[in-house]
Amino acid sequence: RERRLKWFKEARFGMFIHWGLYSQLGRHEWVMNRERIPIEEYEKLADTWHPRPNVAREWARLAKEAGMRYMVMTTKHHEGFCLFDSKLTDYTAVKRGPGRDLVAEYVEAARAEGLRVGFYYSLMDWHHPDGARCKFNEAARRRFVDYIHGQVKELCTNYGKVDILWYDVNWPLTPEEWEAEKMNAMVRSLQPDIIINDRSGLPEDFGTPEQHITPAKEGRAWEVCMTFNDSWGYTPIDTNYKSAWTVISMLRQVAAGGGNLLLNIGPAPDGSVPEPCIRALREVGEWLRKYGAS
Ligand code: FUL
Repeated sequence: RERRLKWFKEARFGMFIHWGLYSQLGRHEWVMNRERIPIEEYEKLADTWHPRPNVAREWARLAKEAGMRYMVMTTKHHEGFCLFDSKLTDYTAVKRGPGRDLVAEYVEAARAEGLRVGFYYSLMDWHHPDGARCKFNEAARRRFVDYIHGQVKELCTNYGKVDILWYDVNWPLTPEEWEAEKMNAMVRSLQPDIIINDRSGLPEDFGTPEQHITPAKEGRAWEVCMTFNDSWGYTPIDTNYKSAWTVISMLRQVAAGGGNLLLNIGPAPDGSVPEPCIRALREVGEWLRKYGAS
């Protein structure tokens, strides 16, 4: 474990990217749930999404300029739409509107800048028919767990080396019901050096305090994830962006406690990064080049 965590513990600063169908609505990544949008209606967003080609290159260049060492992108958020190619569903960026594998583009972009690659993957799924009833129906649980394990396997098989697996929200199942131990053993057999976060319900490699800087217990790796404004998904009305100085202060606090900062951007549907994020990240990069430890 220490060996595979070495780069991560030295990395300090990474870029989180929340991008999905919800970006088109521009009202938070939980919009489907918060506004009770029916699945049939929400699904239409899959055909109207046409991001600019290879826009991930802009993110990767920006991350590099900001002094970040890795990226983590939502391959599937709670809405259930897959930004990657999957044999297990047609609800994907390849088969619907974008007509491209957005995860493949992202991986290539990150690698081109020498950045480590992380996959965010939501276990909770509002689109899959078994996503909620799996809690009360064994046949549904079996189907759903097979679906999730199958997709995690695809992500760990089809994109070359993956550095981080970033699970999110294990509602409604327990780690036993998810068969999380088996899932993570499969992941490690396919990606021997991967590091896995704690949100499958098992502690694994690192802790993930969200929106607060709370160091983990001695010796345990940790990474704070933070929004740039107050939402993860593109929300243009929310202009409460952190300044470069706020980000730098957070970085110093996190570094002092031996952790990492995973700072989020919520790109617009076409992939453009909100201007205030670009400006602040460039300034942070300048500061780090002048005063940063490494
Ligand atoms: C949370 C999610 O519910 C948010 O939408 C976001 O993805 C954040 C990083 O994790 O638990």
